[in-house]
Amino acid sequence: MLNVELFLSQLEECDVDFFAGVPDSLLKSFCAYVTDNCGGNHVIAANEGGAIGLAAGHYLATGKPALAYMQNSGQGNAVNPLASLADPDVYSIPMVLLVGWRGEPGIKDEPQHVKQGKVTVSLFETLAIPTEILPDDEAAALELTRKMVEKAKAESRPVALIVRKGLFAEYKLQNKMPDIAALPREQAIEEILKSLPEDAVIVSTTGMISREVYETRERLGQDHSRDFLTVGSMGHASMIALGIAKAQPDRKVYCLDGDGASIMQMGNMAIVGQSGCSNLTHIVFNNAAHDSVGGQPTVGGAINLMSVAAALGYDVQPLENALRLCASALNKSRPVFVEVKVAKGARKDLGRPKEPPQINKALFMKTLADA
Ligand SMILES: Cc1ncc(C[n+]2csc(CCOP(=O)(O)OP(=O)(O)O)c2C)c(N)n1
Repeated sequence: MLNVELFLSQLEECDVDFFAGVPDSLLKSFCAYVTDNCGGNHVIAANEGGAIGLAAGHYLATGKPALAYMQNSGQGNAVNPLASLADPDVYSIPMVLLVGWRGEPGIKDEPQHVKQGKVTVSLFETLAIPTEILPDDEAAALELTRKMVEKAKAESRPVALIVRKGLFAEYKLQNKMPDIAALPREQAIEEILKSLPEDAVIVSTTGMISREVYETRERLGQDHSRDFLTVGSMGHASMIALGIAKAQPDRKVYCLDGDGASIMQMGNMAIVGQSGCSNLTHIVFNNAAHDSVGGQPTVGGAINLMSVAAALGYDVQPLENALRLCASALNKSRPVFVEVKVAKGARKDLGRPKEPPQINKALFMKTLADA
């Protein structure tokens, strides 16, 4: 096991003292430690591509490589700036990538991690990014870290360190931001599911929100045929919802989103806001945190999501109105936006969808096919 404090000291000895990234459950201890201890030298980025940009900017200004951390799910977001900015064929910018390896072959994980887990190492190899898996032995992991940072510097290129499940010794986040509301999210989800029109469909986002939608349906004795649980593809639930809403203008479509997810791909909100789709309601549960992966803060507690949505063209409504509006179709030409401020945390015994994604898709498509 690797102690995060020692890992950070090793990086700092190698001149790596700026950290940017998107939180990950396998990097939870690392993320918690940098959140607690690195102050202005740590930025939680909106998405992994942004983290690569931050690391590049830090290098341009200081001549020192930075560390960009991410779950392997975020590799896709990082590929563009890795290939077109940091690569030796372009600006040749040294940096260290620290990547949580969900879905490592041979280790049981959720379906959305299986494919990404298989291609994590080969994707970096395709990009010609030197990649090493950090060993469990602490001294060996620290030595490999030193070597890889030296390589990044000597060859002026990104290098990747892959983190297996259970590598980091536990460090618990001390500076948890206070809750921005008392309402438990699962309770809010239950209220919404109870009041939706019969034929309405839901597209829910990555992480706990989809799991709570699933469990709430079970509790209410309802089936899952109206819910598309977007287990991966963080930040794109609103686009899936828009695709459905445009194809079926008479269908009420509800996107249940998170603050972290909607901020990760905030450009999508501009497209929904300007879509003219009156049958789409975008509900963001804002707990100001990446709660599903450890509770690290998002900027959701500081920004005014409702003003953003209004400026982007949404009809911003309180939840009660939004549920009524969609039922009565009072809103003529614009998608509706609702922010529901909720507490962090979820039930300890929260289950996961029992059916695989393909079954979820098949049932959902059957619902959409029935007029
Ligand atoms: C592209 C990508 N990056 C990172 C992750 C890891 N991840 C899963 S859930 C999550 C946090 C989601 O935050 P939010 O949308 O606010 O919902 P909450 O977890 O607070 O319910 C993260 C970062 C991911 N699945 N995909």
